[in-house]
Amino acid sequence: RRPRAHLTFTLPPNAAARLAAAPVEVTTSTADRDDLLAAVPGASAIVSLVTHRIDGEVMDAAGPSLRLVANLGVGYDNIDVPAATARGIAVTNTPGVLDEATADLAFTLLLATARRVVEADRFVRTGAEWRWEPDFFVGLDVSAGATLGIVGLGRIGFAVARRAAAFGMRIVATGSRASGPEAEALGIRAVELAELLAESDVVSLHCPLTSETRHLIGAEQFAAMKRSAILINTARGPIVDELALIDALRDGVIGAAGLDVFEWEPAISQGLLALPNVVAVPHIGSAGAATRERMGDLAVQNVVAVLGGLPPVTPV
Ligand code: 8YV
Repeated sequence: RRPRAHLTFTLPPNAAARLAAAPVEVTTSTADRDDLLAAVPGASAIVSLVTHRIDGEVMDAAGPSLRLVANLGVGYDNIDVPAATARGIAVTNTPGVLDEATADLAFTLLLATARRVVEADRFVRTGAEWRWEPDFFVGLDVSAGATLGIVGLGRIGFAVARRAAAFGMRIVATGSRASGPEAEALGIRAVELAELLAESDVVSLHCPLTSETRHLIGAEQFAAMKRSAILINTARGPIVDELALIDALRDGVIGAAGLDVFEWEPAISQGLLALPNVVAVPHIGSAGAATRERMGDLAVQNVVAVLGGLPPVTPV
């Protein structure tokens, strides 16, 4: 009997075709937890994504056949890795293939918030009368030496830094790679978080969600930022204390926020969306067509490898 891979979502077309051609049986359930628990018994692999929590309960429901949890995404905070390791189950993610797409979106949010594009778009759509005034929709000069602070300089952070360097931004960053030769080549200065918060016109988050980074940015950190500062989050919602963010944006403690991710995703705090200085999109950082195919392909490569008795291609 062929081993079974259970999916909690529908793969992009090319990746789905590749999996269909492999000696693997494929089943799919909805993201609903009860559906998932009912569908996994006997599965050899579970292919999951960000909003589907794969913990010891799901692994035990699958039973001893389970050899792999393959995540579609580079972040794998939805998977209980120690629980998998304790059961001898491999965990894989999709690193490297989504850096440029995610950096594109981070920079889109940066430019949109800095130049108040969405606010201005909403304004013209009201049909209100307007005329050109020197202070009309004035925002941050990104290319005139504004400082970008990258929190957690890794693959995606570097992709953002390359864009920022091309825009003539000063760049400061935290993370172990912030002081290497690659960072130096882009003119990145390694700093501690406190210095980054104090100096940056734009703070962009690119660290993974872990117990150390949960609520890394809260009321205290907003108070340490410039009153004009812009926060960009394309990483994970819970890195930011979302209620503190609402207060900070409403009270003018910081200037604006560009958000792709939310603390209680897919729910978005009502108060947040009522603020004019917020640009919000629904977790679309890696949503480029070719990027999604590459992510799907990498997840499938991991399934085919592990179920074929080979080591995983991209273990976490
Ligand atoms: C995905 C992401 O859209 O890679 C990640 O960590 O958040 C996004 O690329 C998401 O993970 C879907 O699983």
